[in-house]
Amino acid sequence: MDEKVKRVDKTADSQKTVDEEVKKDTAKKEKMAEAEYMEADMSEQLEGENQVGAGETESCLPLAADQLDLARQYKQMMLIYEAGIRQLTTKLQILNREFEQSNDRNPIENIKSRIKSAESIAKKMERKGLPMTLSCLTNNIYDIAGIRVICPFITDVYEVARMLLSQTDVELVQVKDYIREPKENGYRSLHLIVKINVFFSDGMRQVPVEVQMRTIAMNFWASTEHQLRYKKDKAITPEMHERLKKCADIMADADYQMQKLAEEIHF
Ligand code: 0O2
Repeated sequence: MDEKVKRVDKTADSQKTVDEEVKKDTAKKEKMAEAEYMEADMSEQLEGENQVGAGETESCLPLAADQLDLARQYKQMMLIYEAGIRQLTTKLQILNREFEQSNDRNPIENIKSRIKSAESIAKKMERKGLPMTLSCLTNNIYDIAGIRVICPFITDVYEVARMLLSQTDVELVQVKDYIREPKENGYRSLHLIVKINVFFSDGMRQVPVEVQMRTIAMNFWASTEHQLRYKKDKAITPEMHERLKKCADIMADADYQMQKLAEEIHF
């Protein structure tokens, strides 16, 4: 795992932001009632169901105010996601190594991972109109743990995905194939949400992880486009969008040509 990119060290900041949001939210509520709710809800989340992010949304009441307890729970939750990343990264590394042994080349160029920052989590929850609670977070946001897998060729992307999904302890939750159907702006990538079994001292949990898979060319475009988009002091004009889209198409053509060459020389 690339330790530079793995932003687990943001957990402390993350805690602060979520805590502040929860504080605002919960100040309006009856503290006692909420405390009872939180106890029931979090015990279900962290102890009962062996899952992080199990699915039901109707239990999305705001959490109670014991900030220390909340911080502890948030920390525990992040540890679970971090373990999911470790487990999945190891699986990918093993597949890469095994493929290398029999094919003399690697289908994976690079693996990066990150825990989503509290700021991004808060923005996403706001965008989705969700209350800022831990239960809503785990039930609705599936990309808290994220892995990005960069492959040389398009066929490698699908082959690595196939090998990963054929494992019995990896459950596929969602596929978004932005390679077959690119986004309007030209973004290409294969997105999988998987749940991976991770064993802890008190039992097994299914941890959701978002796996973004793409070629080196697609990654070049996505990384640079992301940087341009987040340059806040200058808006991207429609004409710039058009040029960015053209760059994405050039990358797609390069991928296609490389794929053809690979097939011609029986790579
Ligand atoms: P970050 O910082 O990468 O985490 P959903 O999760 O299904 O409710 P969402 O978030 O739109 O809806 O899902 P989608 O379309 O699968 O995209 C999720 C992630 O894909 C984004 O994460 C980006 O990492 C990446 N992505 C999607 N579209 C683009 C794009 O046009 N350009 C680039 N560079 N990346 C893209 P986040 O949450 O935006 O941020």
